[in-house]
Amino acid sequence: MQAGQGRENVLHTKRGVAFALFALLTATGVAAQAGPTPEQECASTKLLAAGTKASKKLSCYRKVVEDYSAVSARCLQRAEQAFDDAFARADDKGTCPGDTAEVEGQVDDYVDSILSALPDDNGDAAQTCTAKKLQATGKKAKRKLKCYAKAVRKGEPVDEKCLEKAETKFDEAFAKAEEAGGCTTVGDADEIEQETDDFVGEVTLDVSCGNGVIDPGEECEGDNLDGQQCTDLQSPNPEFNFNGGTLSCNSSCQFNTYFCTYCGDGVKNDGEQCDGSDFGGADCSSETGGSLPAGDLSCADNCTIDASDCHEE
Ligand SMILES: [Ca+2]
Ligand SMILES: [Ca+2]
Repeated sequence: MQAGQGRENVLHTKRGVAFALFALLTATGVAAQAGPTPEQECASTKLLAAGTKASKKLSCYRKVVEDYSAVSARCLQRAEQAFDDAFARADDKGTCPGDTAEVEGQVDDYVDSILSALPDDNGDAAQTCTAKKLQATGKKAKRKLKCYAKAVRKGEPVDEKCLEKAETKFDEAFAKAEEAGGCTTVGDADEIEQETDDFVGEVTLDVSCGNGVIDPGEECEGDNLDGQQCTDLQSPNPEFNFNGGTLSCNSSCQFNTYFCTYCGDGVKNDGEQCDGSDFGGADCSSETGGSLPAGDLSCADNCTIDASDCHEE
């Protein structure tokens, strides 16, 4: 009885604390933290669908390798159908970028590249090794896209730990497959890893670029430049940032610095005395007030005029 009563008291206290906290949070407005927007839900669902499809398809081929059979059209078709359904569901939740056919193509290209990187010949051991590698690869793609799906859903940067976990599991599975011996290819974890990361990056951008929010992997979104301007960014001249001009965002949600200016682009911009051979019409005469009118000006690396070669006529 005592113990039961004690538990009840604790429960009461817990409820009391929870209620007080709720009241406090509501009062301060913190509890009103918004859940995912329909757009975020949409993008998140699409990312999950792409990861699931890649993993399912690779799994269809894993079975081929394991059983020495032809790939099951039904298995592939099921993966396609699940993907199409998920995309339709996603677009019902809210509009988000990521065209079904385009993402589908990205998944299929990825699966093809993995299949050609992991051949399935050379006897039993090789078959087993390839099957394990295919499975590990599919799982990795799915896990990583899940990390991004979570991030997009919350509107937060991707959790690096989540990505690391996917890497570790993949590395371990590959090492284990190779340890067992007989693999047709060895030491290809990095290559497969790179293919997978490229695929994950592509899909992530495809699905979230254009949704109005700066998501993981994006530098900007439309007019939202994340508070950056040309002068905040490193120019092609390693010595300097850009010094002016107009920054914009391209259709891949990356900065477009085409209209940013810098010292070293050969054009004299605001704040520069010269750039390369562009002196903005200045010459020795104008630079020396007419006292040393002959000779040529030169332009220093920091875009200031050097008149030391000017001389008398
Ligand atoms: Ca975005
Ligand atoms: Ca310049």
